Amino acid sequence: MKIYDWRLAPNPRRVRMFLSEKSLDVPLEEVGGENMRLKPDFVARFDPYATTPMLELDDGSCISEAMAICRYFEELHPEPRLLGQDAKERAIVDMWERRAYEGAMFALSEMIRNTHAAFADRGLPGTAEPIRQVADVVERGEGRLRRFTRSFDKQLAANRFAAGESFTVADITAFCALDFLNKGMKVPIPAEFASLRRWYHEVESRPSARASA
Ligand SMILES: N[C@@H](CCC(=O)N[C@@H](CS)C(=O)NCC(=O)O)C(=O)O
Repeated sequence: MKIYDWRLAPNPRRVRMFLSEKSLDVPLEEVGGENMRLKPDFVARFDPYATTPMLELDDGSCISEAMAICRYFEELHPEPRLLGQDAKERAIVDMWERRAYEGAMFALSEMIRNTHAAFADRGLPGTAEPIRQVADVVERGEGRLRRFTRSFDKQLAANRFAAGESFTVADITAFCALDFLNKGMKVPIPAEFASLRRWYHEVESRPSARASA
């Protein structure tokens, strides 16, 4: 078993952080290459879904999508539970994880892929087919991010973590996106969002955040 990884990118970090929270050690193979591109043999093999993280099992099955990979490990190694304890908590975790993905992770992807020169003709991740950059999509990404940060700050004013009192995968997705925005794209969390900033600093100090950075 191994995970195809891209150390610099925010989505593979979600899985590294998840595994670190569970104290699981899975071999990683770096497939990040030159000029913010994945290595050509990886792209050729998985096109048009050549994205990281990608889990390869011993029987040759390959699973992409960070949440699918996390779910696989949660089933095999349930403790500590990062997807919720019961039906209600699992639903709330799922809701906030999806909001964090669309409102922060997907938002940053729309913002960077449609502006950065390294992503010219790479408007979508993971495909060898050229996809042109669309400037208006940046504005849409910024809108997604504003809506998410506003709602997440409210949620964190009443809860220690994204889905309540326990740290979950919803925190991992939100943190990996907001940390990449802050450190990689110089888009900090606005000062007015005090609860979100309190949460960010708490999550940033977890061993899994440091180990996965
Ligand atoms: N929906 C996927 C997104 C994966 C994704 O976009 N990964 C990026 C790195 S953050 C990637 O591998 N991009 C390949 C590329 O830019 O060609 C997931 O949740 O895992």
